[in-house]
Amino acid sequence: MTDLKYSDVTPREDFLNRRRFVAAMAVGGGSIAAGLAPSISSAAIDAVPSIYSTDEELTPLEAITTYNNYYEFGTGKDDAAKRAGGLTTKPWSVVIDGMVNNPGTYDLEDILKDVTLEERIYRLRCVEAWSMVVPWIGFELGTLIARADPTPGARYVAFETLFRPEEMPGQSSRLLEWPYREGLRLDEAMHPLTILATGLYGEELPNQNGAPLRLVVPWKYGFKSIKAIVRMTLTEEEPPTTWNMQSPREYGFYSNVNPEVHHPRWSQASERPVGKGFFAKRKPTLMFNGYAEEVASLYDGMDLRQNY
Ligand SMILES: Nc1nc2c(c(=O)[nH]1)N[C@H]1C(S)=C(S)[C@@H](COP(=O)(O)O)O[C@H]1N2
Ligand SMILES: [Mo]
Repeated sequence: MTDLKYSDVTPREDFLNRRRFVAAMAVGGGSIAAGLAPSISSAAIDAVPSIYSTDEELTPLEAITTYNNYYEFGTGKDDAAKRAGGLTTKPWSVVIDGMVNNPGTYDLEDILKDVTLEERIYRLRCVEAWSMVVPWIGFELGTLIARADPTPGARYVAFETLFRPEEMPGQSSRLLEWPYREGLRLDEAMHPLTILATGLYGEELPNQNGAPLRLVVPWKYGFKSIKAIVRMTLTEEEPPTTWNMQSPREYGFYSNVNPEVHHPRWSQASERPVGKGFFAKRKPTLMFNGYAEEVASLYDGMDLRQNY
């Protein structure tokens, strides 16, 4: 590196937030909990970056929180930032049911208190037609599923978003079939790179990004990462998913990032980095969004054109 200061090369917003983030990390001997709002785990947590963290340049907070897809609040990229503020996210609980030995309503505060659910900072690439690098705070989905203790026949996890039209104005339209649904194969759900996020940039998760609890599956297209989760159901059969129900030819169950398999209406070979101006150079998209080493083996022997 040169002796350029970090602030010389980084958008100011990003710089300030990184500084706040680093300051929070310094508090309490590495615990980020001390400096943060209570819904980020109150357990003593080590602010250890996940081994999966990339050191690529982070997308500025401003871009991550103003350029969103969240149809419960409208179809415009800025609708969620404008309208999601009024969503009540406390208290929050998640029903875990279906093929598990410990079904029930899990209170989010209790989930986060559990010391086995260690939160980490995951600086992950997220991609769709556009791409971002987001410093999530989250924990492995697998640890929560393990608590619910799937029965031997369980093969998939179905996820559901909150249905609350009074606070989610988009749910009064028939744009999509509500609630928003997603699903993963159980081995995908148990992979340590599949996380539940509760925060980003060292702060509580903003509502527009799916507060208080959203999925992040970084090797799949963005729509798999369902927001505001209230239910997880373990099933034997592949569960229905919102975008697949809406347009099965365009959106498959797997939706693994794959630069060679194109969406019927557009190429998926490249991506536009968000937060660098609209004319920023597009980047080639990587197989499994760059996480092939970690996840390709989940799909050994599968035809990824067939299983798009
Ligand atoms: N409940 C719900 N979850 C959702 C969506 C949505 O409309 N509703 N949009 C998805 C899509 S299409 C994308 S690209 C990502 C966007 O996440 P971000 O706004 O945090 O970048 O959220 C996904 N999760
Ligand atoms: Mo999306």
